[in-house]
Parts: sequence; structure tokens; C-alpha cells
Amino acid sequence: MPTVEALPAPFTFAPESTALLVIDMQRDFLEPGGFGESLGNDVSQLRRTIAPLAAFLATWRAAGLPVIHTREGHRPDLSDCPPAKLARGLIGRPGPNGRILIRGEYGHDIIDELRPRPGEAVVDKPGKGAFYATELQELLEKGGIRSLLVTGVTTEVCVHTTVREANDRGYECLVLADCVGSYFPEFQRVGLQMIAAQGGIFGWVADSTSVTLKEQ
Ligand code: TIU
Repeated sequence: MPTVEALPAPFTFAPESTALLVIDMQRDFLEPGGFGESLGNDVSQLRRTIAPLAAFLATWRAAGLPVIHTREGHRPDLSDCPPAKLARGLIGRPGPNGRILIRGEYGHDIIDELRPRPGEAVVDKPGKGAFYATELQELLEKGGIRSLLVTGVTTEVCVHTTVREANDRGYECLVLADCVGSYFPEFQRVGLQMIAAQGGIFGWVADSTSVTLKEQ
């Protein structure tokens, strides 16, 4: 089985039971005028993930391995948006890319560079974690998936929430450090440390360039 030099220890995975999870690489987080920038963030902090993730995605797809994309967002009538989230003001507001984090709007969709291919799963999620109120668990069970290579944005929000829960559900998660991003350099650094600390309390961390699909 392929083994990756990772923190806190080598990560071994069976490709046939491993999926690449691409979390929320949406215009609303990565392009100006969306949710991220409206919160006062500098979207360029996230954009450095695009090239390494596109390259890794190409390798993964070429090997015929499964890819699962997620998108954070809500129904146009906001019926799936908890009042506490709505009260913070931005969800559903009009913007240059359409209503912020609303399904079907231009800004809600995945950036062109990482557009899902036909046959790849796209999981729409109303929360930060990819398991809450979604079909993700069922998808993983049907596909016989036991391990996840985790990418996307943002490291300390949707990536962390998802990895923590995946770990509780028994999935082994390798977070690809160069393919996850935060608006806050400090959160990026500490967020990754928190995954691998304490003997890999939530999972493993490595750069995508350390992953080869061949036997080691
Ligand atoms: N604000 C922020 O850092 N992230 C989010 O709101 N959602 C995701 O991380 N996808």
C-alpha cells in the first residue's frame, strides 16, 4: 500500500478505499465579492491552494480514484439556515456574484480551476462540517471508503470541523497542507499542528507532493 511521509508518523492507505475530499473551493470563499471577502478577509490567502490542488486532483483523477467535492450554502428560502447563523448577517445578501452562499448562485459554485467532472460527487452542506445534514456518510459507506485525503478551505473552519467528525466516525484523514488554506496565516500553522499533535489526535498532515500512488 502507498505510504506517505507525514506528521506525526507515516500514513499508509489503500487507494481502493480512499477518497479525495475537496472542501468548499467555492467562489464565495476564493474570489472577491463573496462571503469571505465580505467578512473582511483577504481572499489571496486562500488562492495559493489552487495550483497544488489542481495538480493533485489531476493525478488522482488519472488514477481513476474517487473525488468528493463539498459546497457550503443554503436553500434560496433560507429554511436550512439556523437563525443564529442568519443573524450574523451575510447569508442570502445580494452581492456581485449573486446572493451570498445560496445554492444556484454563481458565487456558491466551485471555482473554474477545480470544476467537478461528471460522476464526481458534490455534497451540499448547510454547516461547516461535511457530515452534518448531508449524505456524506452514506456515500462513503457505499463506496467502501475508509480513508480521506482532505483538501480545501478554510483550514480552521470547514476543514477542521469535517476532519474532527470524520475521525470520530472512524475515518483516517490525511490533510494535505499545501492544498488547505486559511485567511489567517497563524490559524493555518496552528490548525495543521492541531491535527497532528498528540500522536495524530485528529489525523495526519503532509504536503501533496509527498503523496505517490505507488507502493513504497
Ligand atoms: N469563514 C471561514 O473561514 N470559513 C467558512 O465560513 N466556511 C468554510 O470554511 N468553508
